Parts: sequence; C-alpha cells; structure tokens
Amino acid sequence: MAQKRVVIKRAGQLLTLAGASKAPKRKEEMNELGLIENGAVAIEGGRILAVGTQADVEGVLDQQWGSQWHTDEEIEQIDADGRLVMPGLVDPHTHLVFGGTREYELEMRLNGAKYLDILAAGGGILASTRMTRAASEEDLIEQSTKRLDQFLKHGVTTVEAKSGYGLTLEDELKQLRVAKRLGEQHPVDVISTFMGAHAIPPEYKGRSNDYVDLVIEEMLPIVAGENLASFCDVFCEEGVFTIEQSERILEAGKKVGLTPKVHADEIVALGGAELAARVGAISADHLLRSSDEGIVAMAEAGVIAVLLPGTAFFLMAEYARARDMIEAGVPVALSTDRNPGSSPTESLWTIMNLACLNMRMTPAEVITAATINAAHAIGKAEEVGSLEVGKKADLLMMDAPNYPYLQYNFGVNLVDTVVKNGQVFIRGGQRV
Ligand code: IZC
Ligand code: ZN
Repeated sequence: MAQKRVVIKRAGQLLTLAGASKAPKRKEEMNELGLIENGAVAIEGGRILAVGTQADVEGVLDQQWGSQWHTDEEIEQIDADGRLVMPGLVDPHTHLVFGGTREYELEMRLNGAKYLDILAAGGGILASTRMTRAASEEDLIEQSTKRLDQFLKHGVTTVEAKSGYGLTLEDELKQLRVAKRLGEQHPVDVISTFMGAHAIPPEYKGRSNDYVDLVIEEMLPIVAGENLASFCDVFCEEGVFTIEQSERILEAGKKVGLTPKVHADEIVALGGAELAARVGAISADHLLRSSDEGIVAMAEAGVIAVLLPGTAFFLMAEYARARDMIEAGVPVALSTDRNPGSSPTESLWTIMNLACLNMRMTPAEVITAATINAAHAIGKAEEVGSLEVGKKADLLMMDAPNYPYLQYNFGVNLVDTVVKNGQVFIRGGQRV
C-alpha cells in the first residue's frame, strides 16, 4: 500500500542524484551522483521521508517514528546488504503503444534495405500504422502492458509514450487514451506526447501539406482539449516532415499548451537541432547527424539532448556525438526509443552500456542521463529522477556493489528490487 512505511538500510553505495531538480546537469555536473556510502532511505505515504547515511536516517526515524521502529512489524525493512541503491530509471522517449511487430525488417536491412526506403515503400512506420489501426483499445492495452512489465523489471519507473501510429484523428486519440489508461492501471507512470506528425499516412501521399493542416487544425486542438498529452513531437526527416512543416506544427502545438519535442537529425542532417533551439523545445532527440552549429544552438537555448544509441546500434548507423555535446554544455539524457522498427528493447541498461562504450560517456554520466536529466526532458524533475525528501519513492536496489559495475557486468539485468511510489513491485528480479 502506498501509505506503508518502508526503510532500505545498509546500501553500500547510495546514489541520490540530489541537487538538480531545478535544472538538468551539464558538463562536469553529470559526473556527480550524490554518492553516500553506507546509506539508507525511509519512505512514507509513497514519498521519500529521509535519505542519507544510515546514522542520519536512523536519527530522523527515531524522532518521527519513535525509537521502537526497528522492531515494528508494520514497517517493511529491506536490508541492501552492501548493494547499490539508486533512483528508478526514467525513459524520456518511447513509442510504447503500437500493434504488431516488424522483425522481418531486420533481415531486409541486413540485406541492404535502408530504413527510409522501407518507409517510402509503405513499410516501417506505415506497417505499424496498419497494425495499430486494426487493433482495438483492449488489444493495444494487452500488447503495451507486456512492454511496461519489461520496463518495470528493468528498473524503469517512468516512461514517456508517443502516439504516431494512428495518423487519423480517431486512431491517434485511441493510442493516447490507451497510454492514459496504462498510466492509471500499471505501476509505471506514463507521460504522453502527441506525435500525429510521425509519418505521412497513405491517404495523404503526395499531399503532405494537407496532412500538416489536418494535424494543426483538427488533431492538436482536440488532443489538447481532452488533456491527452503534455508534449507535441514531429519526425523532422528527409521524406517525412520538412523543417518548415515541423516548425508550423510545433508552433501550433505551443498555442494549445503542448511543449515541443523534435525527432531531429536522425538519418539526414536537416537542421533539426537548430529548429529545436528556435522553437524552445524541451528536448531534441536522436541527433546522430547534428551540426556543430546545431549543438551550440541547443546549449545556448538549454535544449536537452535525448540520445538513443539503441537506434544507432539497431540501424547500424553512426552514434551521436555525445562527448561534443557534453563539452559544449548541452544537458544529455538517454532513452530506449522503444519502438517496433529501429529500437525494439526495454533495457535502458543496454542503452547505457552502448552510450558508455560507443559514445564514450562515463559510467556516472550515463546514470545521470537516465535519471535526473531524463526526468527534466519530460518536465518531471520535481517529482522523480533523484532521491530527495518529498519526491516520489521510486528506487532500485541493484545486484551490484558499486556504480561502475553496472556498465561492466553487461547484457544481464542486475535489477534486484524495484520500489515504485513506495511499494515493492519487483523483488529478487521477479514481479511480486
Ligand atoms: O516505428 O520506426 N524513427 N520513428 C522515427 C521511429 C524510428 C519508429 C519506427
Ligand atoms: Zn522516436
């Protein structure tokens, strides 16, 4: 129960990520994890009541709960026994809700087909669109719940979820309603983004401006009016939406209260990073091909770079220039980009591993990028992403003695325990 009292004791390393709820970490700050040796965390009412060294937390509890709390059977006491304790992971970019799968495209790509050619031939996003349109809300709930279950097992306690496989008003609303229901009924919190501009649907082939008009005039006002999304995102890419079309959509989104996000410079360098800076986007995502000017523009405008190395890996493409971005002062976050085409994984640990080894981010930077900076990228940093008094009690106990170990013992799930809103949902790696 959310009201239950919980204490986690004897954490060998406790990573708090404290002190960055107001602004994301940049540059050298990304290496600061707020590490406390021999730490403890106390939880009440689903929120963090105390966090610090074991001695400090015990002192607070003696005062607040009375000195007999150690033996109180109503209080759940978790002995970390020297293991690592850290915030629940935040995944700031997923395409969680979709029908069907696209495993056959992998072999096509291994045989030389290009991602954008598959899309132009009516496959890719459009294949997922056909399957999503054909699915009922109940089907989508069932399929997406499996993915959320995997996220939870992998220690992800908050995800952003985009629409964009409906591409009609009704089918976009269906996806967003499913995302909302999932957030209500699943332990993982779901934050929604409207992405009607994910592809040009077949009915509008050759008439992309008419589709942009539909997104702006019909979809955006209803999505915002029904409070179904916080953000508006666009796939700004060659053969998909141009810079001009993307800017029109994002500006129209702003007018109805949706904060812009951009799929920027993923495959072709169109100037998506510059666009994100110009429209005041909260994040620009992908950025595999971004220019130096784009990186500087993002640093100056405070746009968060959400990097998705799973996509570079799975599309066999070059990785984003994370080091250049961090050195330029761009706050960097990481995400799975969970989607059926270019990154079919729920393991944010795999993503961190790729970021560490292929983008040369440090073991500390990747943790910052998947917790507090990720929370900033979805406007939730006051609630999640770090272990601080008053924040949601979303935390992980890892089967690891220290944080560098998380990048070292790769390819396995080291999550032992997941606490979400003060309740244990995973214990010993299994759902309880
Ligand atoms: O379904 O292929 N890049 N959108 C933009 C995607 C990848 C998702 C997909
Ligand atoms: Zn995406």
